[in-house]
Amino acid sequence: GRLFVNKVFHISAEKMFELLFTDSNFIRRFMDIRKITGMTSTSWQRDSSDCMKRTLNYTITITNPLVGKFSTATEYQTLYKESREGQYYMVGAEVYTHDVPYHDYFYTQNRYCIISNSKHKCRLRIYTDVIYKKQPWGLVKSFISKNSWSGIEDYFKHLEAELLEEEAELTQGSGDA
Ligand code: YK8
Repeated sequence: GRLFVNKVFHISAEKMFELLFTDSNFIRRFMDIRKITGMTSTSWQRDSSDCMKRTLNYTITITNPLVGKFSTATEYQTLYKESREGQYYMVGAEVYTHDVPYHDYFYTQNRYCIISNSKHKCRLRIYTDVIYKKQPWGLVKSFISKNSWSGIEDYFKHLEAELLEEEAELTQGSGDA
């Protein structure tokens, strides 16, 4: 896997979770800029293994000229039971893109880790893995891998930049920046 974000933000862990994993204005605006449309989401619900789960569906806009302009996607998010409200949040997210070439060969596994540093600070780590459901031919695999990593990196660099903007807005005038 690869680590795309590893940064301390002047945002509480609880607030960071709310920004990224609830229907927040922040994530709605971010989806807008990324041209991710038609988002539907189930609410967080406890499953039999004591984890919280939710499912998102949306349509992504793709800039890669090799691929069609849009793809529907499904994202299965799990908030692991080791999480402690306000302290530590572990979220796993499996993203399936349904309408890209070779979509039946792979999916993307993202791991978000939000760790409280102090009352007003947290560290955010985002790890990603591209997982193969079946072994493609070598050339196809490198094709998938190259095109996936570049799209994922672009997305998370942008997310980090937008979080820094949000941090600036949140700390402005709060007196403890
Ligand atoms: C989530 C991983 C791969 C996919 C894409 C596939 C190209 C197919 C390659 C062919 C378009 C929001 C990505 C980047 C679409 C966007 C996905 C996002 C960013 C030529 C073989 C969507 C996080 C996420 C995870 C996986 C990303 C896809 O929150 O290259």
